[in-house]
Amino acid sequence: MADETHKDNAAFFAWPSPQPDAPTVSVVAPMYNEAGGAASLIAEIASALDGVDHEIIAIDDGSNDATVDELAATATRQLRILRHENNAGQSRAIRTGVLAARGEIVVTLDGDGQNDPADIPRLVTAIRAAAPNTAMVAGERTKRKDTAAKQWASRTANGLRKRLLNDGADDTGCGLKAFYREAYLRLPYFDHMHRYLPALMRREGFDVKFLPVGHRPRAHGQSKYTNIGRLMVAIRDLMGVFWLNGRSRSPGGVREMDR
Ligand SMILES: Nc1nc2c(ncn2[C@@H]2O[C@H](COP(=O)(O)OP(=O)(O)O)[C@@H](O)[C@H]2O)c(=O)[nH]1
Ligand SMILES: [Mg+2]
Repeated sequence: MADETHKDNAAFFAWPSPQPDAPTVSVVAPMYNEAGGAASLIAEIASALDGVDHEIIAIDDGSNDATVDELAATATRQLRILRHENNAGQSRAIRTGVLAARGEIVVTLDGDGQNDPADIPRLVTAIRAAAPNTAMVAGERTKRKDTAAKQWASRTANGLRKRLLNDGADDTGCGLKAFYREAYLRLPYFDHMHRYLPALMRREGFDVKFLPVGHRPRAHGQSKYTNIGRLMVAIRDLMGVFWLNGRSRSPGGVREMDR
């Protein structure tokens, strides 16, 4: 029965075939003033994906440090570097990366090295093994390596979001996610949308799975967010996504008729 539903929804859940020479996986890493750790993160990603056909897209989001020079100096062949003229935020940087991506599957991770690239192959395997209507496998940090204040703020915000949006996610702030590029491109863009991907994917009728992943302390640079700043935008965004959810109607399934 489940299989039949998927067949009926084939057009809806179709991920168009990528170009013949396109890599299978595109890794997208947004970076804003991440000098000191940028080059080593790229090397770690390349080594985690050794043997997998992939590209790495780093988006320098108008940094005013040496991030872009460090990236340019790396020897990793499969690295592409995109640069925003102005700082436009993490969500916009991710969007730029996904638009540029040539792979059918996109994996995002934070550009500061707090996500462990060694988790990427597990996410890719999980999304490939999932049912066709699963558009995303999202990482969830089980052991956070952040300050107690940040962990408390994050737990509180995550709890409120989960109750209001019913998105099944315990930790949407985790930057490590694997999704089909085509599914992501169907989502509405707004600043900070990267924290609402499970809710936005479900709103489009897709299923989302979660996978525990590692987390590391920040080894270089500084966090770009403050608790109070994040709280202010979180309230606004929560209201926005709550409204979006209320304004969504589902066809239940899509069937192409034989003729
Ligand atoms: N592109 C872009 N990335 C950002 C911006 N602010 C933060 N980031 C990136 O988003 C990721 C998470 O930010 P971070 O400051 O580490 O947040 P924290 O881990 O919650 O403290 C890092 O890779 C940052 O480089 C921004 O304005 N633009
Ligand atoms: Mg961080």
